Amino acid sequence: MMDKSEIAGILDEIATLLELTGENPFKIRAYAAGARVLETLAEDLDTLIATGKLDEVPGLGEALVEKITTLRKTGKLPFYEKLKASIPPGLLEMIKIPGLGPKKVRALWKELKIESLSELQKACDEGRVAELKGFGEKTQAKIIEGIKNQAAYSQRHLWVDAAAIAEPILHGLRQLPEVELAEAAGSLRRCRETVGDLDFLVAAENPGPVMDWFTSFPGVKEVTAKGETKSSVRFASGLQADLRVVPLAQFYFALHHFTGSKDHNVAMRHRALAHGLSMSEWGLKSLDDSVAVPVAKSEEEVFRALGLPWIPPELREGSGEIEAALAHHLPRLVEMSDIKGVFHNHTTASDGMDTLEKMAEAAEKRGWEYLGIADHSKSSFQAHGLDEERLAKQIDEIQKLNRSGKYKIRVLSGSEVDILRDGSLDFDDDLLAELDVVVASVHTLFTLERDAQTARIIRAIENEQVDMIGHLTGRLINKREPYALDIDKIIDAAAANETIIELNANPRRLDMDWRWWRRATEKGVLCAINPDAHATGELDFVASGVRVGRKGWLTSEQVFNTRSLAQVLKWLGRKG
Ligand code: DGT
Ligand code: CA
Ligand code: CA
Ligand code: ZN
Repeated sequence: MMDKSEIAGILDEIATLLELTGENPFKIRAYAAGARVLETLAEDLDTLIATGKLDEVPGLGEALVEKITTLRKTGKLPFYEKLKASIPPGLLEMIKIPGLGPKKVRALWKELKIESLSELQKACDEGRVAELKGFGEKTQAKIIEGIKNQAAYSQRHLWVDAAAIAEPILHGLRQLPEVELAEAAGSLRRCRETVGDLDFLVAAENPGPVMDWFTSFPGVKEVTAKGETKSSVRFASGLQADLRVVPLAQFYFALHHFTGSKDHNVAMRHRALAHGLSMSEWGLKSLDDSVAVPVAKSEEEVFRALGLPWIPPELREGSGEIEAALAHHLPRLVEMSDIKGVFHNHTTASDGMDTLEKMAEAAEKRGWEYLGIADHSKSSFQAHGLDEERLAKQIDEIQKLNRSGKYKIRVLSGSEVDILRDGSLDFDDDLLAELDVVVASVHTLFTLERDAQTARIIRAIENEQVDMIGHLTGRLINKREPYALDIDKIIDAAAANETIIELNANPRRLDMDWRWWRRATEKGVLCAINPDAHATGELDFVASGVRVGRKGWLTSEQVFNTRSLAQVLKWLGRKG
């Protein structure tokens, strides 16, 4: 059965389709608004339908009530199917290009008869798009860039998406009677933010049945190779997976090899040579070709053979982890169980899906001591940002909730305050001073040139009231590049002003990128791993943040939200 958010998704899609067909704006807005209403509907949908009370919900007109009811009852909607069939599917792909909304795509379709990405590419190459009213050279250049990126990006997958596919396969492999050991290696095991392909490794004496099972796994769209010891398949999302089967004695050598990274393996091979050994996925041999280490019973033993402690997969990027291991300087990486709370979250007051109470309840269930609420500020009007009056009301509401004793968790009042063009903030310092926690973020003017963007953010960092900077570079993985920024300078400013930098844990953001954290923590900058949750379930984004935080060598001491409530309050109150 379709749930509320799935139905809302279809209403949103209808709004987009109607815009492509050139429907009147009121009708389009009704569907988009209806989707929002449905997403935030507190009452049970079936009850509302059964009692005929759905049409009493503000924002749902007759036409929408009928369509929601049909979708809920039948899971289908002829109106939607027909609408969808009337539009070339390529148009929906074109909408995904940054800078191309339904209106522009409709113009391209109607004026230039463009119905697909390849036709769009051709029209751009011939300069026809630039000549179209409302487009111009700049827009055309942006579209060309967007098409290029989309093609390149479609080859890599978000870690969470890849993990969701890998999990049942790994589970299934381990159930097979032939399988002695099974692991997912490669970039998935190293917790990269994106995964090119999956790499499964199995120990089994008889690979045949394992290969048969793997290549006929539900969801496999195409078997691209099937051999004695290696097979490859492709799933509907385009993600590919390799499976290798090895004898048990070789398993941990192979696991180490196929976990990578390539750079790490190269460094390990150098280390082996220094010990008079040659290293490969087959194991360790003496240079005279005799087998030096015939069996490894764990990955620890592989490292030990080279005089090294075990190195966590997240660190295996060939960026000094072997030297650190030799010097006994490997960091004790932060773990999910170290997290005691989070700071940057939204409620229905701005663009969140769940109420303050629901968020508090969900955070408490996760065993946390505190939950920071940081709804948008007034300049983010598209996200229904709070003005001074509504923020004051929310502060009140949070104080009441805390005093009521309904939840043990402490809710911290806060704001995700907009950083304006010149680096000033959307609220006065006096109001910000009343909040427990202030997150300052950029949501506009992504195209400012590097120096101006850097100066803008540094001004916010220097503001006494700002505790942390949200999603530092604004990147959306596979979708939007970071805005131009001198991150070295930002890190220095954050260190000088004791401003925390957020590690936004939304799996599409993971911003600031893990590659910068070593530099930041060396300078003494603190990290806050924040889910930026817009619904209770999204509190679990924190796990994604911890994963890439570990890639950034973060220890629990360097992560602010591993501290207790008392410590956190003390630190937040440091500037008076
Ligand atoms: P991906 O799939 O692009 O997200 O990244 P990986 O790291 O999973 O790369 P993949 O699937 O090509 O190979 C898995 C691991 O196998 C890789 O991390 C290290 C090892 N490997 C693959 N090719 C080579 C190679 O040519 N030399 C060395 N030393 N190791 C390799
Ligand atoms: Ca891979
Ligand atoms: Ca691979
Ligand atoms: Zn934000």
